[in-house]
Amino acid sequence: MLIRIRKPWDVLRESDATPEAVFLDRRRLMKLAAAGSVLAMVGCDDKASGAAEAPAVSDPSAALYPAKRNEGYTLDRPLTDEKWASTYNNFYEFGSDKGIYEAAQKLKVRPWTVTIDGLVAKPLTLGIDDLFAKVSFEERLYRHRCVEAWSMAVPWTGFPLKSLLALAEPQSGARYVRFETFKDPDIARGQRQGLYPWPYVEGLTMAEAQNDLAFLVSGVYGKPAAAQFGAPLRLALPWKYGFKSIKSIVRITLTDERPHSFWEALGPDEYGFWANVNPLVSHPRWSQAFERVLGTDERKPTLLFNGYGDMVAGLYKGLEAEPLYM
Ligand SMILES: Nc1nc2c(c(=O)[nH]1)N[C@H]1C(S)=C(S)[C@@H](COP(=O)(O)O)O[C@H]1N2
Ligand SMILES: [Mo]
Repeated sequence: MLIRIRKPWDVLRESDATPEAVFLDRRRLMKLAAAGSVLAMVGCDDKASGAAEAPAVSDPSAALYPAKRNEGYTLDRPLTDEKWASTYNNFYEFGSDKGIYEAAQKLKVRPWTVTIDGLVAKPLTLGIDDLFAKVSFEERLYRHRCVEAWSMAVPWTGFPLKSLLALAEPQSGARYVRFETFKDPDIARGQRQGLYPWPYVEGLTMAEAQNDLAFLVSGVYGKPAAAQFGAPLRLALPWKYGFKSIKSIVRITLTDERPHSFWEALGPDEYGFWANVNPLVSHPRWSQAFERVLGTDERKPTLLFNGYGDMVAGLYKGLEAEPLYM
């Protein structure tokens, strides 16, 4: 049974996300913490943290949270309780079942470097905290629809993918962006499974990557993301099936060749490059018409582009002959 231990920050959090009033309160708390008055109290609670919790205080980026919410992104449903979102995960590096959150704590998220290379004028290799210092954090409430027909709604913190790409100055020949996850079988037991094409790779077209909706995530629920969410840097692409939202990114490469993704390599008849959400196009083994809402008994009808068509449908004009929905 999961026992939830109350943390000092729970007192300050009314809901699972971060409304403006709470944002101000927590800023004040961080100031107090910096002055030393509550640091000891907050710090001593670290050990008591359940495995499902983010290491909110010891993380060097903790003071960047919570970020101001971008009100442009609204939901049609309640947020998923953190307890569910942080204990029901897909992260095959740590195993193929949903209960990998404990195994994922082995992931060491500092030091962590991210390289941006390929067809860019300014290739970059940055420590994750230096990278965070170059971008501007915001919170967005996004839906997430897994290809396995379950969904959640979470408050991600991060920054637009295009703002990071801009730092590297993409060259005109760049047509795709390739993302790569770490590879370390010593800590990631799933990577000892040789049948999988490690490391996990994903890809987008440049146009998709430049879309406002394409978001790089560093945190969730108003604090640095716990390892199982794909710390310290993952994608959130809410109009695509969840497997496109690659976790724990170490390398971003701009290229003129379409990347071959992990799941595409494993099952090209089931998982394609585009993977846009569409309730009318079934997976070869199940319908995509409905989704099970994580943490509830609800079954909701799935929406075209997961409900984000007004922002992204235009990306696919002229590509109708492509398998856009697998
Ligand atoms: N590196 C990596 N990224 C990954 C995965 C994975 O196994 N490895 N699983 C994907 C799938 S299928 C989904 S649904 C989401 C799950 O994100 P969540 O665990 O935060 O809900 O992560 C995606 N990103
Ligand atoms: Mo998924």
